Amino acid sequence: MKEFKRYLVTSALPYANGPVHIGHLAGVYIPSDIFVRYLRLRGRDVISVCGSDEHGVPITIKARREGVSPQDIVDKYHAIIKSSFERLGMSFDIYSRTTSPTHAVTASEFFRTLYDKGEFVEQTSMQYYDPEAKTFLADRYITGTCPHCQNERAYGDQCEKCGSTLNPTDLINPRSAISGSAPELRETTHWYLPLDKHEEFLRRWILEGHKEWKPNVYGQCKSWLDLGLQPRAVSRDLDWGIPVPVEGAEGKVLYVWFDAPIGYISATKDLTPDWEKYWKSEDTKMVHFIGKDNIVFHCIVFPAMLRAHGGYILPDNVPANEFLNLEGDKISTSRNWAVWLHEYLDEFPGKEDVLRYVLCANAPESKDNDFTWKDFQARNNNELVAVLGNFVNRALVLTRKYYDGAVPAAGPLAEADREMLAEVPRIKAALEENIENYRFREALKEAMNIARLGNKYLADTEPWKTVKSDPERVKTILNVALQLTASLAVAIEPFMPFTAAKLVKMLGIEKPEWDRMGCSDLMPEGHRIGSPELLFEKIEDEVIEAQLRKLAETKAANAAAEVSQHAEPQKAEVSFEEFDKMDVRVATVVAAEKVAKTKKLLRLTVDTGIDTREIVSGIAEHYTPEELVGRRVLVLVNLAPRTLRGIESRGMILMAQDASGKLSLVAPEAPVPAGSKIG
Ligand code: B3M
Ligand code: ZN
Repeated sequence: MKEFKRYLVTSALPYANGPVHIGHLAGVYIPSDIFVRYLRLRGRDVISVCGSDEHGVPITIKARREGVSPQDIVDKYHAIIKSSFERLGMSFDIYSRTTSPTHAVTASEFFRTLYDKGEFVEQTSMQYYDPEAKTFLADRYITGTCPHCQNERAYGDQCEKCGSTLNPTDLINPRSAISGSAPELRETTHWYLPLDKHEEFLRRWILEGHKEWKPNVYGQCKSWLDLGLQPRAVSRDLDWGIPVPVEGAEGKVLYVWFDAPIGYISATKDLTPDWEKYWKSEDTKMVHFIGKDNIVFHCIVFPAMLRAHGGYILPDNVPANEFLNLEGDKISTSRNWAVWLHEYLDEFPGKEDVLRYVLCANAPESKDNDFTWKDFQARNNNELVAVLGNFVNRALVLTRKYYDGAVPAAGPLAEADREMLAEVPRIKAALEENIENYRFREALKEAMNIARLGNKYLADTEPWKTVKSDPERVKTILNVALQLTASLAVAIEPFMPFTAAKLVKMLGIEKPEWDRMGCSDLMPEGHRIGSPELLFEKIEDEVIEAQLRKLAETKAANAAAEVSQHAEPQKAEVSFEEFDKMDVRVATVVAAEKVAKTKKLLRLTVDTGIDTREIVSGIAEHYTPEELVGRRVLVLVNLAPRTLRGIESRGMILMAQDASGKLSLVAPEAPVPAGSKIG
């Protein structure tokens, strides 16, 4: 296995058109932070770069929708994302942004180098143009039906449902995302990166050279290569992005997926003047942390760009994760179906590590996985509180109780002590093996095994009982337990940095070196520990129920929005005179009962302010009689009477009916009296 002198770790640049959610964290940022924190603990030379991806069409769509500039959008979300990452302990060495001056120069020069080397193919092609918005449409501005999976909301560059990369002309029934109108094809010139020219190289480099890549990544690359690579446009007709640095290219910008990965380079330039030793030396191991929808751009497109430019290294690994779902449904920014990081941090202060823990334990490392609030609560209560917190608390509280917080001297070790101590070097080796192979879920289990085995060791040796009969024995037991807590503080640091810091403070020691994990002198005899505090607290049912209610409200709002998108077309016009014939009054329901042998009908007695009358209404499947008595309703009082099931019905209760057929009562917001006229 090649030894590298340094590491360059990149994390996918989140689009600055919305906050970060748990799917981003589980897919990209928590694995990346675990890896980088571990490398630092091992004393490796590592830099971790990230930043906001501030170009691209979703940002311009959002800006247009909110009536602000794209810069306003990216300024807002860059700040939210950056601050929420910091609060969660994401330890990037730099969190930059692609509207930075350094990036404008770097991306522009990168393009110009390829242009001058003749690495691009210039092509005039037919592109979709929106005649209403008077602009060419970038891929994301075009939606339509995916030819592969019939998803009606596929985009011009990618179908998020089946993961296929698309060209806009592949879409069935294309629509403009700006005006909704059918776009027309018009001639425009763009520069294309001939990926086909790099296909043989990429095939050798990936399929032969990186068989160790995760199967989900290797498999996607193989399927793209087997399909045969096509030239990809690297410029767009847009006014938001890095202008194409070529004469006569006014109104054209770099395609966001050409400019964004170069953001890793510009961020490194802003981080260190030594940036080239990270990007241009074969002694550097470059690792890209991304989600599965970014695999083609990080394994095929960006490597081809770097190769075409020359002088750059290529990634040693791209350990992309799959997707995290939420309560069984795909996380979606547009449907607000997400747990937003900044909201979580506000609602769960002090529980940053609980989220880091759960999202690592549940990470979609090889297949999509699901986040549920019940599981979040269970892992907190049954693993963090009951295993990790419980072990540390017992070790420290007993030390305070029996020895006033001083580490007791260990006597001769019994078999149980030796076995327990011998576990830690094994766990350390397993941690290293798993983390260095991007298996973070497995690694986390190994770290937690120190606490799990520690609890068993205390349960088996029962110091709280032995203390009377054999106090010398208890000194050894607690000395061993305290060594374990010190090793634990190191082992959990990559995963739960806040808890590790709290534990080190409670132990009153400097954080031990990684390689000292498992030593039996981490807590020297006589050393005084600090005062124990609970590392975690139980999460009660009502906290989880509140989160589930919040999601239920989102679901209801989405359903309503869904329905309103299909409102029935308006009826034929009526004159004011025709409308004025209607006499609608406020009325009060004074009695209500089901009409026998019917499912839908209720017999209502209403006070119309004019009289008290009976009305038969088909709302039994939407309201119970009890719900209606005393309610104010609107009644069309001069509707010709009809006899329904032998009951003379004189009038109609007015209801709101949505496209799903749901009926809701309509009533004035103020307590106006029965008989009040509606006009
Ligand atoms: N902005 C993230 C996404 O596709 C994208 C990553 C760019 S990394 C260079 O959600
Ligand atoms: Zn599809």
